[in-house]
Amino acid sequence: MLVDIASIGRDPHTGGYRRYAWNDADMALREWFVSAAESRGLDVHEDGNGNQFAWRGSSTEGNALMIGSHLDSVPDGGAYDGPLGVVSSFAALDQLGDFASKRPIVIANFADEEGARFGIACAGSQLLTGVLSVDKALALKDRDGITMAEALTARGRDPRAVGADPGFLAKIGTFVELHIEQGKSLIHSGDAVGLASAIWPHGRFRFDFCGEANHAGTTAMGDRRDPMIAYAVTVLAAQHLATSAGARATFGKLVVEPGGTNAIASRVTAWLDARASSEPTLDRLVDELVAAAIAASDKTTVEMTTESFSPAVDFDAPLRDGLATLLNAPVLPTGAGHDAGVLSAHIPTAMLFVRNPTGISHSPEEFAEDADCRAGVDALVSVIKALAC
Ligand code: HGY
Ligand code: MN
Ligand code: MN
Repeated sequence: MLVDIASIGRDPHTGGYRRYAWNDADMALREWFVSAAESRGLDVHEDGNGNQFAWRGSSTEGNALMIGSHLDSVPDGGAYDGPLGVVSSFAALDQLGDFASKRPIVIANFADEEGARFGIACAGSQLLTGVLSVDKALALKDRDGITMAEALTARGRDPRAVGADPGFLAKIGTFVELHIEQGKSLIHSGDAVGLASAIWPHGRFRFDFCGEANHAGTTAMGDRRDPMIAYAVTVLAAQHLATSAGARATFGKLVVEPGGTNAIASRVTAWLDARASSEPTLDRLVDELVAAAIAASDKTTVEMTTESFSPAVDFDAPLRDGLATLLNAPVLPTGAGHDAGVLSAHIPTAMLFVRNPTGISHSPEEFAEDADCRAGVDALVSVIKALAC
């Protein structure tokens, strides 16, 4: 199945995936999901937020076991972050063949997990659970100024259908998301599959540095109001503060206006992704970074806006420990965010990680060995047998 979808949304120059909410690649993957489900006799339902669900058994029964993940990607993402969980779910059902289950099983493809287009991660699951406000989501704009509402409409979806669906959540008894590991813990432990203990709190913060556009050749260095300088100091402060706090701080997205080589910038907009093992540590990191940005803004200004925040997640302990025993798998924390983290506030939720032999993720280099992917499917089969059969 990974081979079947390998060419969808792949940039020929970088080899990375550009599968963003509601773009052509995302639409092709949605069609692929529907046909993968229907060819297995599953009933597909898409909710008002664009999340797709493939049901084995009646969707009216309740207490369903949900598995799956997402199919979208970061800019130039890898082939496994997201898709591995979806294809492994179909593969697990294939491996089980014609079996009787006590509970319905539903495979999910959550919409817009990476937030690559509209800026908010896990938008589909956050809307489903009511964590993300509908008005805020619909007004989010992509780089071209297209709102989420306009993107939905352009794909024949109704923005008025966006929102929380407690009726759906009430039907789900357990969610288990399988995902490629995005670090090196399983390399060190020597295991093909692990269980998640917790997700670090994390957030996305926009810094707007403003100054004055002027001529690069004629403006004396002392006369400049160059916002790039405060931005540069802030990047170095982020590196220093995160390193000393044992946290993570990344500026990976930047817009410079007007963007001319021979013009001093009038505005630098930079997005910080920050994560830490606890919320106080994260709060302190962001506060200190804002203070550093203000201190560096001499003749310029800076404003910080929190675009999204995801609190710490501790996965359901009985479920996690039961599955760790069942699979004889190690339990590890992660700095990555997931729909499972969002769902865990509403439903007993667990995550399975599949070994990543380099630890690289959010990159075209992301990789998993076939044997480890098969071990992931075997683990999912064991989970389905234990929880639903
Ligand atoms: O950004 C994240 O943590 C995740 O991979 N969506
Ligand atoms: Mn990701
Ligand atoms: Mn993911």
